[in-house]
Amino acid sequence: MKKNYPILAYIGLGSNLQDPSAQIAIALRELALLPESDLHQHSGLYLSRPMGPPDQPVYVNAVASIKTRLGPEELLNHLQSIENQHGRERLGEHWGPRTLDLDILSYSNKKINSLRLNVPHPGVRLREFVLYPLQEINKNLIIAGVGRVDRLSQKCYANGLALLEE
Ligand code: ROI
Repeated sequence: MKKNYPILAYIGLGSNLQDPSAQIAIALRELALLPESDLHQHSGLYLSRPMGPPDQPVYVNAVASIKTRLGPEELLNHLQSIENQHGRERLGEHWGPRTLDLDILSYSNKKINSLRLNVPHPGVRLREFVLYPLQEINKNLIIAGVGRVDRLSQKCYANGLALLEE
């Protein structure tokens, strides 16, 4: 089979259950082990206030970029299996707490809308816990159809987002 040309994909990581910082640190190591992919960059870890129901623990968020030959659906399959290995339980509540969430934020400059995938991630513009970490690793990143990360983060309220010290 002809192999895809490598593309740059950005992944959002989030956790607010079962030692969130450790969940994210382990997930970053797992991203580095994805087949046909190299971990390119990752941000620091950020503490963020929950978007959605406020009566849930604070989140730890980060973003990473990978160079990958995986197609978007294949990449999604791998991310979901990492989530499952982390014992991801959805507690039923809409926008409720989660052990590990891995979202494809962008996949090269592609726009993908299928039953399983919406890329770029539709919430990017409103999420300080995505935009500020993206700005840390690539302020010039252009998210297809949304805009440039430095401009987007200027327009997004930081909402107490705090970089965690190592
Ligand atoms: N809120 C924050 N702060 N961080 C997240 O990663 C996150 N993920 C979610 C919802 C429930 C929308 N809220 C979040 O999926």
